[in-house]
Amino acid sequence: MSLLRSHYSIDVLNEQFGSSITVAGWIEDIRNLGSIAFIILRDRKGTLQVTGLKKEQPEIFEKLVNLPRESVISVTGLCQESRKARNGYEVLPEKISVLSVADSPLPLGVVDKVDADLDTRLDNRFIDLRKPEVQAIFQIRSAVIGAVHETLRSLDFDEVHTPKLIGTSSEGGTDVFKVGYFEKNAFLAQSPQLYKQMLMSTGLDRVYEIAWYFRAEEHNTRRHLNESTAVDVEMAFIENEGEVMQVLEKLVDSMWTKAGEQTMALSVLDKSINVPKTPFRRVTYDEALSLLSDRDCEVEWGEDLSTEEERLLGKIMGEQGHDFYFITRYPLSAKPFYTMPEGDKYSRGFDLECKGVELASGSQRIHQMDLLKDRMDALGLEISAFESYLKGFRFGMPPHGGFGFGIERFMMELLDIHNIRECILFPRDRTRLYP
Ligand code: AMO
Repeated sequence: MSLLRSHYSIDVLNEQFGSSITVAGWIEDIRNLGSIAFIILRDRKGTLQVTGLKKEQPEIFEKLVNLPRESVISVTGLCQESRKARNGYEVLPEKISVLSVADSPLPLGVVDKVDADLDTRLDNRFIDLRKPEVQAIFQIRSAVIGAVHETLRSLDFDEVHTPKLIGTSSEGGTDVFKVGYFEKNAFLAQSPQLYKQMLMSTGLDRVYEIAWYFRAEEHNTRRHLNESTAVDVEMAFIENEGEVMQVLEKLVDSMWTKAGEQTMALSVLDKSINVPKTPFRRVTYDEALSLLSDRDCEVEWGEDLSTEEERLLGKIMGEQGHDFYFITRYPLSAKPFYTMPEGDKYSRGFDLECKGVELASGSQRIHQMDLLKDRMDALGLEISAFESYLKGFRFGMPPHGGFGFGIERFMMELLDIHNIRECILFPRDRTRLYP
C-alpha cells in the first residue's frame, strides 16, 4: 500500500469509519467558512470531503485554505460518517503533505460550468483529462481494449507487434509521413498491412495487433486523425472473406458488451448502451448504389462512396433497423492492390459501417504472387519497392484475409461523440503537434 494513499474516494466503506485513512488527489474546491473549511479532493475514482477545523488544527487549517485549486495533496486523518458530505463521510486531517502547488489562474477549469471550446481543451489536455466526463471515455476505451485481447485470444489469435518505421508505403497511397533514417528515407507505417500478410507465410497464421496508423491525410475532418489506432487482424487458411467478417462481428459484439458493463463511467457520461444484434446485415456495393439511386443519389459505378453518400446510406439502413452493416463485393477499382479480385470487376473487399461511418475495412487478400504483381502493375505501383514483401509470397503463402478496425471511430459511434479528437488522448491533426 502506498504511504501517500490508503484508499481511493469511493473505496472507503463504513468499516473505515472511526479509523485513520490516507487519501490523495487534486484540490477541486475549497469553501472556507472561517472556523471550518470544506475541501473537495478529487482522485481517479471520484471526490471526497476533507473537513478542516481551525480551532483543533490551526496550522493544517491555514495550509489547506491557502492552497490554490488543483494543487496535489495527501491527507491522513480520522474518517468519520457525515450525512452532509457527498460520499457520506469526511476526513478530519491530522497530517497533510503538499505534493505540488498549482499555479493560478488555471488555463482551463475542471468543474466550471462554462464549456471551453475544443481547441482550448486540447491545448490544455492534461487539465481537460482531469474532468470525470473526459476520463470516463478513456476508462471505457481501456475496458474495450481489454475485450479485444480477451476475444481474439479466445479465438486463438496471437498478438504481434510490427514495425512502424518502414521502407515502403504500406497502403500504396501517397499519404505517408517521410522520416530521415540515417542516409535513407523511411516512412511511418500507415498500417501493419504488409507485415501482417507476410506473417501468414510463417506459420503464425492467426495474428492481431493493436496498431498505430500514421497517415498524412490532407483532411482536417471530425473523423480523421493523422495518428490513429486500430485493431488489425489477419488469418490464413480461409476460403472466403465471410470468415473474416464473422471474426469482426464477434469482436464488435464483445467490445460493445464490455463497454455496456462500465456502469460507473457510463453514468458519468449519462449514456446507456444497447448491444447491436449480430449477424450484421450484408449489403453488396451494387445494392447500396441502387438504394441510393432510389433516393435520387447517383454514384458512378466503381467509385468509393463519398462522406455524404455514406451518410445517406446509413440513414436508409437505419430506417430498416440496421445501425451496423457490411458493404460487400466492392469494385476492384475502389480497393487496395492486395485485395482478392472476384471476376474482372469485383473484389472480395468489404467495409463495416455504423450509421454511415466506416469503422473497418478488410478483404480476402491475393496470395498468388503473379496475380499480386499484375494488380500492382495495373495500379501503377513500383514493384521493385515491394521486393521484400513479395518475397514472402514465393515460398509458401496460404490463402488469407483480415481487417483493420479503427478504435477511435469505434469510440465515436459507441458513445455518440461528435469529434474523433475526443477519443484519443493527445490527437494529431493537420495543425496539432502539441501537446
Ligand atoms: P483502411 O485504410 O480502411 O484499411 O483503415 C482501416 C480503418 O482504420 C480507421 N482509419 C482511421 N481512423 C481515423 N483517422 C484516420 N485517418 C484513419 N484511417 C483509417 C478507419 C478504417 O476503417 N490495411 C487496411 C485494413 C485491412 O484491410 O486489413 C486499411 O488500413 O476506421
